[in-house]
Amino acid sequence: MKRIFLALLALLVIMTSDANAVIISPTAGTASSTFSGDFDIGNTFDQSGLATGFTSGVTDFDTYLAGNPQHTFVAADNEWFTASGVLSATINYDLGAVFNIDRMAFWNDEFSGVGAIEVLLSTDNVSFTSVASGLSPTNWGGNVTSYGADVFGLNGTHAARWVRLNVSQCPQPAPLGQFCGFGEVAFSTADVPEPATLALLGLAVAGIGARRRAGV
Ligand SMILES: [Ca+2]
Ligand SMILES: [Ca+2]
Repeated sequence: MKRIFLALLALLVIMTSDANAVIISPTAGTASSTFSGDFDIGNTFDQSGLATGFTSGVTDFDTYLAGNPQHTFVAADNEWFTASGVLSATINYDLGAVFNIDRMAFWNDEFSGVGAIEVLLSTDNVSFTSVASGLSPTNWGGNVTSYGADVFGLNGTHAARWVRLNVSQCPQPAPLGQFCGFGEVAFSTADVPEPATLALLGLAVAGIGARRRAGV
């Protein structure tokens, strides 16, 4: 009976771990237009400009976003922008491996942010499926020195390694610049159990082994 109880406990721990989403950053990215090297797409997945950082694949997504993490308004080496006058763009990100993702955190630029986002996903970098479109991030209106993230659901959980963002309607209704820009992007996945959960699972499994060896 004890063995069955411990097995059920281990199962419960595994199921509980699915409720915890961790935050992941892309590992690489390209953009169809870039203003210049100081404003490249790498600025959107290296945590540049974030007042409080996170550990990709480890930090709890919901806990981190609940803290309203701020991104600086300073553009150079912190934000990505298109070339002047380019008011839509396509961005391709590589997450580095296939993850089941369900949400996107998006820090829109305060000065010349994007007005609409379409999210397409792929597991092979060839066939892409649109999972969300018309996403409308916050228009900060230019009057801030830092800004928070919008969190968008992706209409379910999807296996994906490559994420394509079609950004358009740049700049937003109170135009300050003639660019598309944003500061950072990250995603939510339940694939990576948190360390505390792993430790609990290890203890449960060790418990089962000890009981087995003791013949109880
Ligand atoms: Ca950044
Ligand atoms: Ca800015």
